Amino acid sequence: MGVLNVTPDSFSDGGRWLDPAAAVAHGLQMVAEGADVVDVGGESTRPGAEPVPVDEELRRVLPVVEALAPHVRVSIDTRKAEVAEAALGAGATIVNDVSATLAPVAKAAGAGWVAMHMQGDPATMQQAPAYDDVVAEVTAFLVARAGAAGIDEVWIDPGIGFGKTLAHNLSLLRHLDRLVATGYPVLVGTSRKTFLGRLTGGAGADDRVEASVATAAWALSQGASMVRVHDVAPTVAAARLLSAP
Ligand code: HH2
Repeated sequence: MGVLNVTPDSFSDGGRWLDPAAAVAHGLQMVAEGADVVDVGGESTRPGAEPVPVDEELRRVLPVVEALAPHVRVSIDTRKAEVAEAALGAGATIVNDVSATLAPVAKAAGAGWVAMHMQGDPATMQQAPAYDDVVAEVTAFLVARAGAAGIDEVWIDPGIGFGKTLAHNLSLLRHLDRLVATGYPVLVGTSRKTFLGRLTGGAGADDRVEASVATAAWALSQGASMVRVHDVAPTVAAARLLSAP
C-alpha cells in the first residue's frame, strides 16, 4: 500500500502532492513500482495535527481518487464518514480508518475496511500513552471492532505511533504473530515514523527509509498481509526476496 498524502502538513510528504496533477503522477509512479493499493489521505494524523474541515478534505482527495481509481485499487485514509462516502463514490474500494468507527460506511458501499487502533486522538495521543499489556489490549480492541463490523473484507492494524511509546511500538512489532493469529489480515504502517529515528539516528523522515524497509520486511515475515509505505520500490524489492521460492 503506497502512501499518498494530499496535505500541506503530513510529517513525511506534506506539501509535496497538494497539486492534484502531482499527486496523481506520484500515485501512478507507486503503481509502476509495484504498489497494489494507493492510500489517499487529505488530513494529517501526525501527533499534534490540526483537524481539517470536511469541504477542504473533499477538495483535496476527490480529484485524486477519481483519477487513480481506473488504474489501481484506491483506499481512502480518513476519519470522516462524509469523506469516506464521497471517496467510495469516486472509485475508492477500501476505507482506511484510523478511528476504527467507519464500518457502517464501508459496509453500506460493499467496500473493504481497515480498522486501526489508536489511543486518544492525534492532538494529544503522544502526551502520555499507557497500557497494562499493549499487545493484549490492542488485539482485543481490534478483534471486537472487526467482529462487530459485519464486513467480508476487514483488515486490522495495530496503529504504530498512534498513542504509543517507543516500547509500545516495539512490543507490537515483536508480537505481531498475536495479531496474525486472530485470522484477520494484518496491515502494518511503520513507514518513516519517528520511533525509527530514535533507534537509528535518522533525524528527518527522509533519513528513515532503510529502517522503514527493515520493519516492513519484519512485518511481512511475521505474517502481515500488507504494509503501508512511502517508499514503494525498495519495499517491493524486500517483499520479493521474502517470497522467493
Ligand atoms: N499511519 C498514518 C496514517 N494513516 N493508516 C493505517 N492504517 N496505518 C497507519 O499506521 C497509518 C495510517 C500516519 O502516517 P502518514 O500518512 O505518512 O502521515 P500523516 O498522518 O502526517 O499524514
